[in-house]
Formats: sequence, C-alpha cells, structure tokens
Amino acid sequence: MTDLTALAAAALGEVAACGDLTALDEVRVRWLGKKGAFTEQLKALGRLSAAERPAAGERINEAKEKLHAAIAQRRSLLERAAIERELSAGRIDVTLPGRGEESGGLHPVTRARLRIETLFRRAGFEVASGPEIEDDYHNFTALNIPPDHPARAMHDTFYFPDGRLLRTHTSPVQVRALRERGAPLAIIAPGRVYRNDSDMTHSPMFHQLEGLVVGEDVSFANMKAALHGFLQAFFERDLAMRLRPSYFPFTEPSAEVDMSCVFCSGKGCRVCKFTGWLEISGCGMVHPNVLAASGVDPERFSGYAFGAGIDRLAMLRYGVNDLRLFFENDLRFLTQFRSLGT
Ligand code: 2NL
Repeated sequence: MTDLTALAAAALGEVAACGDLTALDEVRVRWLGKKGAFTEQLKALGRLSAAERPAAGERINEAKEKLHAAIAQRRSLLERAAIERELSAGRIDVTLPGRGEESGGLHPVTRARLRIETLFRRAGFEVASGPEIEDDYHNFTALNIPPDHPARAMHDTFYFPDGRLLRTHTSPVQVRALRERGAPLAIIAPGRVYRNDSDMTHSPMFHQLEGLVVGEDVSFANMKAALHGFLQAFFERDLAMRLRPSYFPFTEPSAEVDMSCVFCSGKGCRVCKFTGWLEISGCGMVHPNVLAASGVDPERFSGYAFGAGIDRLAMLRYGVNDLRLFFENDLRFLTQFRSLGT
C-alpha cells in the first residue's frame, strides 16, 4: 500500500493551493471521484489479509473525511472571497430597477368598473354577478321578450348548439337576484356581455352595467336622481342630464339618458356631434311582467332599472376615442394607465 500519510498530505496541499472554485472541483474529482486515488486505495484493500483490512480501511476513510472537510472549508472561503471581490469591484446602486421587473396596472375598463362599484356601494347598492352562459329564459323570456319578439333578432345573440347562449346583457343576473332575494333590493350587475356585432364602435364582447332597484313606492323621480347623482360622481363635475322617451320590452315607461358633453360642457364639439349631448344609458320602470316573472307582486312593488356601457363610460372618463384600443392589449396604450388611480 502507498504511504497514506504522504497521499493525504499531497491532497491537502493541492486543496490549499486552489485559487478558484473550478480548480477546487477538479481536485475533488481527482482525489475522491470514482477513479480517485482514495477510491483506488479502498479497492486495493482486497489484497490485504483479513487481519489487516479493518484498520487499513478505517485509516483510508479517516483520510477521505479529512479531505472532504478541507474541500468544504476551502469552498466557503473561495465563495466569500468571490463576493468580496464583486462588492469591492464596483459600488452597487441599490436604487436601480430590478431587471425584467415591470409593475403592472389595471386595465382602464377594470378601473372604470371598480370606480362604478365603489360609487354605487356608497349609495346602498350591492354588486351582483352571474353566469356568462345563460339560458333563453333568464336572458329573454323573464324580461318580457317572448320567443317571437323582434328584440331577439336585434340582440345578435351567439347561440350554442344546445340552445344555451352567451348573455346579451347582464339583465339575467338581476332576474336571478330578484328571484333569489325578492324585494326590496338595490343591485348593480356589471360584467361582460356578447353580441354578434363588430365594427368601429361595436365589439363582440363588451362590458355592461345594469342596475335594478325594487321596493314599495320606488319612483321614476328616484331613478332620475340616482342616475344624475351617479353621473356627476363618476365624472366628478356638475353636468346636465336629460331623459328622452324610448322603448325597451322590459321597462315601461322607458327612456334614453343623455348627459351634457364632458368634452365641451354642452357647447358642441366633434365628440357630441355638435349636439352638446352624449347618449350614455337607457332606463325605465321595470315592466310588471318582469316583476311577476321573478315572483315579485307588481301590485305591491315597483322598481326602476337602467343599463349602460362600461367601455363607453371608460372612454369618456379617460379620453379614449377608439373603443378598439381597449381590446387590442397594446402595451403602448395600456401602460399609460399604469400609475393612475381609479
Ligand atoms: C341600454 C338599456 C336597459 C334595463 C336595461 C332591466 C333589467 C331588469 C329589468 C328591467 Cl332585470 N330592466 N334593464 C332597463 C332599461 C334599459 O339598458 O341602453 N343598455 C346599454
């Protein structure tokens, strides 16, 4: 057997001479690896007599463990030296932004929705949600739109083969809430809705806000005050509002809601097509058939409802002139909203 003491001394000497981690690893493999000198020593044990073997084995293992310990110690020393070198090589500017880390932000439509929810909650409304895949009953029939009603064609509905559909408005959420909770109730239902319609000003998916208030003695005047109050709070300014007679199958009487143009304060500009008014919502007193379909007695309760486009509200509040910008997800557009509040 080779002199183990000399072998161990040579190995420890090499470890001590290692100037970097790569060299240290090479030394480790050379001495302790599968073909390393110590492994060879262990293999050679077989040639010793049975009496000599245990003591020799023990000495080899002891030498190996010493070497392992020396390598570990050298490694931590070299690692610490490497850090020290990096630290002294250049000062670290801790104010630099991290690489590949960019803060995100809320989508402008999300911000508009959250703002709407906050304002209506403050006014005592609850926020309701429901499925985007609906059945014919909740999307149409319960809303006083029977199977042959022309409003069905008007809605450009996306149908599934089994007869279900993508909701064309969030009214079905309100129908479900009214059936489940009964009157009195005050809710808004914001959410995605779908219509087979796509051009400059229409997206097949857009966001709708609907509101529903049902109780004893809920009046048209209540509706007018609530809508006017919301619009002034949402746009943070005094603005005029007017109602024009209209028609919806689910309300009677029905009205279109106009507000004075937020860009020209009613003086007339391109945005309001020089009328001074912006069409912003539709509303009305809930049709008795709709209350009855949801199990609410129309003789005892009355209610108002309204619907508006969240995307349009967001466009007007944030000064966006093209609806399609909301759905293209171009970061050059979206990052402009990153640091703003709602
Ligand atoms: C519009 C018009 C409107 C409603 C939606 C409604 C919901 C229930 C009962 C009665 Cl559950 N009405 N919703 C009422 C009037 C108008 O939306 O122009 N939307 C963009």
